Amino acid sequence: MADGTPDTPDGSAPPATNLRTDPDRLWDSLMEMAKIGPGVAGGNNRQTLTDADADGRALFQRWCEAAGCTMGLDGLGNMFARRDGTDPDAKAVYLGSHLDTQPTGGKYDGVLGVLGGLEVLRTLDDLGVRTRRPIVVANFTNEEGTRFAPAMMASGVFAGVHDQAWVEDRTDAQGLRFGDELDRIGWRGDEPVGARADDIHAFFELHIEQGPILEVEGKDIGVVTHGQGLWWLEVTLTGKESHTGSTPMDMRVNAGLGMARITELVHTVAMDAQPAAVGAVGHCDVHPNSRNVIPGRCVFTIDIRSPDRAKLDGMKARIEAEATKIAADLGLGIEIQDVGHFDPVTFDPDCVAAVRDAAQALGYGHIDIVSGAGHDACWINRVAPTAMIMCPCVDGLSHNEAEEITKDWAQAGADVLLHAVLAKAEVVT
Ligand code: HGY
Ligand code: MN
Ligand code: MN
Repeated sequence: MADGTPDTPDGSAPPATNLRTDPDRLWDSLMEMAKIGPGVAGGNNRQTLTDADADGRALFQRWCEAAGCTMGLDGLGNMFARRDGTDPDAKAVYLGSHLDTQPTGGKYDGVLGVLGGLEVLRTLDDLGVRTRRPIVVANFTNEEGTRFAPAMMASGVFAGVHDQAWVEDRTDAQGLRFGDELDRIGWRGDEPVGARADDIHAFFELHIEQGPILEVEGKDIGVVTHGQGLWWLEVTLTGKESHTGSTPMDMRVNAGLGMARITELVHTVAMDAQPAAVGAVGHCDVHPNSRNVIPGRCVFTIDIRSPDRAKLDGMKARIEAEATKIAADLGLGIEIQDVGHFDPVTFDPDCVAAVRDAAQALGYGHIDIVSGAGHDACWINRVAPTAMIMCPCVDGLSHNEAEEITKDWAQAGADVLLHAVLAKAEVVT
């Protein structure tokens, strides 16, 4: 284009780059949402399908209705706030993320993408901008996978990856069923899950990076080209409870020792697969978890990731083989179950270009980046052209109550989201 701002893929001129979101309103909304399901150290504990989740959903819905949106709700509680376009038959541009948090979560993981989407709608209303395509802001149920595994659960059903009945039967640590908890909080809708996948012209997810790269590089925007792949393996080791004092060392069948050795194995396999590989054990249940009983059973989850599919599968195979040998050496029973997986993701180049062009046109420093964390966008990418926008977070810290961003970073992300969405939604006035 004449003034140097890039044309959008369909040739129409991008909207004036002085269109900006309202950083104070977005920040106030983030802080208001953060009051729901507070943590104990300044962050959030708004786990999926809890009363706090229900309260957060209700607040989001009130805000969307006040902004003139019509609300959709599907059979797994995925929420959709729709702003009409001038062409009611046109496929819509979707944006959004998740409002559920980790038990020691931050105020911005997921929430920035949902409320950043709402800020886009509020800004368009303020400025009287009409688009040909409708715009829909989504809140996907149970992205975190912490209370009910796996992660990105409801977006996985939406994208046809998981079976809804299997998801509804998943249980939490107290044995409560996902489906029962969804009904208990009263957020199950009538819409068939995934029915609106055909309505998505493009999907954009704004998210904090949850890693250190953007802050270290001094960039406000990450143009996410890919997402690394993931395996979650649930391991059950079966030994024999016995007295920690009177059982001779050579008579012990110690599931806790097996878990410790396999935890070390996961770290070693990830370090041997450098660069671009990670691995840890973040969840474990020790039975009977008594100070003076040798653990008879340990159930724990291995989380391994890499952007390289062959490397990721190689890590999995090595862990399965060597964990089985560790168990045999200790006389333990072992069961390894796949409970979560997705291959490395390549986002839609056209949508990625819309993100990069928006950052460029708005004058925000930006670099291409691979997402270390999983996101709903990783599944939606299977059913619609999808891309992600990332902003930095302080010290790259996330999944920690001390997670922090700046108002400027939030605004940069929301501004780029606004312009990427407009490039796809086609401004009419
Ligand atoms: O596990 C993940 O990457 C995401 O935070 N649920
Ligand atoms: Mn997230
Ligand atoms: Mn998260």
